[in-house]
Amino acid sequence: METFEFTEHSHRRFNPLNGEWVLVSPHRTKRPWQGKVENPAVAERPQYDPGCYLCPGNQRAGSDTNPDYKDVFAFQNDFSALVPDIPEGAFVKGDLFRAESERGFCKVICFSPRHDLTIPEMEVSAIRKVVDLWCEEYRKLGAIDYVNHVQIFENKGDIMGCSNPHPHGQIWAQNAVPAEPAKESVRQKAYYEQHGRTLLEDYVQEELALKDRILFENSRFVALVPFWATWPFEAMIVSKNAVSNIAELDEAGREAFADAYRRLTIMYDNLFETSFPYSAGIHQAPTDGAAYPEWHLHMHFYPPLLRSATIKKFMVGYEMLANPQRDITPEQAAERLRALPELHYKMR
Ligand code: H2U
Ligand code: ZN
Repeated sequence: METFEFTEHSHRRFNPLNGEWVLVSPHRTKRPWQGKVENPAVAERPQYDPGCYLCPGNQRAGSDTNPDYKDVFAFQNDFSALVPDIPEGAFVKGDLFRAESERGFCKVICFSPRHDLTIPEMEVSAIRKVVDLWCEEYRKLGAIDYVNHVQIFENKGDIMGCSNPHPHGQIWAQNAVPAEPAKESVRQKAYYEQHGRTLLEDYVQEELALKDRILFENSRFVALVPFWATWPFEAMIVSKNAVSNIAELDEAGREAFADAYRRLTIMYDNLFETSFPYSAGIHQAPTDGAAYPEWHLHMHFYPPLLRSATIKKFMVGYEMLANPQRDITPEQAAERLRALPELHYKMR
């Protein structure tokens, strides 16, 4: 019997950030890049679209009209899932029925006045404006007394449920700490109490030494495919130092974050020479006023594409009922991404 090789044989990998497992089946796709890569025909978008509800000067679905903004622009979501003026209350019946009122805010952030751009096609200086706005919104929304968590995220591409190609993201701020960050909170706290360092501080150091899953690093951030990645080309941007939230970043840190966001999304677009869809979001400390030295700023990228611009990984069947599973290993994914040119394919 051969000896176990985690790059060759089926195995489970543990995600220390959320305490969950992923099933890895490397043998299922020893050669993951079979077949022709077919890109769906994508219509060129105009710089300004009179029918777009995010373009400057246009009317939104509500009655508001967007200002003639020049870089970034934040507004309250006209269809907010969370609203501030909800009466406080709860419904509890025995052990089986439990409901609690939930207050909050939803905002939409336009990344650029240009309808035709996406993050990987923007200059670092323009992405820096997005990062600055995130910092401001995290601080401002987090300062509201009942807001204990601020979720910053981006849905990109219609297969991820993005309703409009105009470059934009969202922020949902609310009373409760939602499920995913809550899991990471528990795990990071336990690690910090045991080791006196953040979980991701140690993890990044180990990964930088091993190099197998590193995509690139800059002065403050590392982009890597996590050892426990679930999505085919899942990646994380992680601060090298233990920074608990985005507003703690200094000038150089914000600049480095913008640079990492750009470089990773260029890699993604270059992979299949298409606008690469994903859901991405920042995980950081809650905003209830307590100190969270265990919390370590990072951004997750969950992209569904597997083999081409059209063949995606579906999280169905086993994934829905048992646990996530992947065919290409995180090491293969990292190798493949790392080999791509740094210049966006449209610029070549
Ligand atoms: P998504 O593309 O990720 O769905 O985000 C777009 C958001 O924009 C969505 O949440 C909001 C939707 O509610 N929206 C407005 O606030 N005003 C509009 O005029 C249309 C869409
Ligand atoms: Zn637009």
